[in-house]
Amino acid sequence: MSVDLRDLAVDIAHEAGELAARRRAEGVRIAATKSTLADIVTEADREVERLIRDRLARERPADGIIGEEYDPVPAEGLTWIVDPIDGTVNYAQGLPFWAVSIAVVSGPARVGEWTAQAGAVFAPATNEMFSAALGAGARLDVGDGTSVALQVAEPSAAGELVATGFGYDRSTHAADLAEIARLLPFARDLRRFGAASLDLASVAAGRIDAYSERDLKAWDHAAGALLVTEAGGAVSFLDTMGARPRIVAGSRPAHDRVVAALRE
Ligand code: LIP
Repeated sequence: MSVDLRDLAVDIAHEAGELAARRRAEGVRIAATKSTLADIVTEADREVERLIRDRLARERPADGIIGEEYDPVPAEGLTWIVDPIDGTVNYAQGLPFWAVSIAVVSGPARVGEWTAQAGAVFAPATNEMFSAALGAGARLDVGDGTSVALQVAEPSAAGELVATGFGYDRSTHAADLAEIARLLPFARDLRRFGAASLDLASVAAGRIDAYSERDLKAWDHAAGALLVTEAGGAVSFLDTMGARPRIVAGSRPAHDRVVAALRE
C-alpha cells in the first residue's frame, strides 16, 4: 500500500511542481504575509495547494489533508501533509532551492504520533524527485530517467557538513545561533539553504551529514523525515526550548553527535 501511496505522492508533486515553476517563470506575486513580514505567501503557494487538494479530493476522497495555506480536512484514516512551495522566500527571490513536499501518514495527525507511510519532495529547478515508502527505501529520480537508491553519508574524517535554518521570527535568531555555535567545534562547515524539505532530502542523499532547525511546521518535515529514515538515517525532536522543538536529522553517527552537542 505504501508504494502505491508513494507513486501517487510523486505524481501529484510532479504536477504541482510544474505549475509552480510555470508561475515562477511568469513572475511571482506576494499574496500576504503571515507570522512576520519576512514570512510570505505567494499567489502560487495558494494555487498550487488548491491543485494538490483537488487531486487528493478526487483520488483519495476519504483521506484528511493538512496543508500550509488552507484549513485542515480531518479524517479517521490517512492524512496528507502538504507544503505546496517549501522555501517560499527562495522561490520569490529567484533562488532555485524550493520544493513541493507531500507526505501521507497514518494514525493521529500529530507530529510524533503519526506513522509516515510515504512521501515525495520535488525540486523543479533541478528536476529532482526524492521519494520514499515505509519499509521500501528512499530514491531519487532525475529528469533524464536515472533512478538511484538514497543512502545517508558515511562518516568522514573532515567532520560533519551540517545544514540549519532560523525561521522568520527575528526574536528567536540569537538563541538559535547560540545553539548552532555548539556544532562548530566539530562540524566541517555549516549550510543554510532555505527549504527544510530539501535540507532533509539532502541528508537522505548523503550530500550533507546532518540538519537541525527549531520550530518547523509539520508540512516542512513530514515527507523529508521519511526520506531520511528510509535512507538509513535517524530523526529526532529535541525539546531544549520547550514549545519550540528542534528537529535533528542525520546519518546515525552525525545525528548522535549533533544531539549530544545540543544537549551539553
Ligand atoms: C520555510 C522553510 C525554511 C525554514 C522556515 C520555513 P516555507 O518553509 O522550509 O527552511 O527556515 O522556517 O518553514 O515557509 O517556505 O514553506
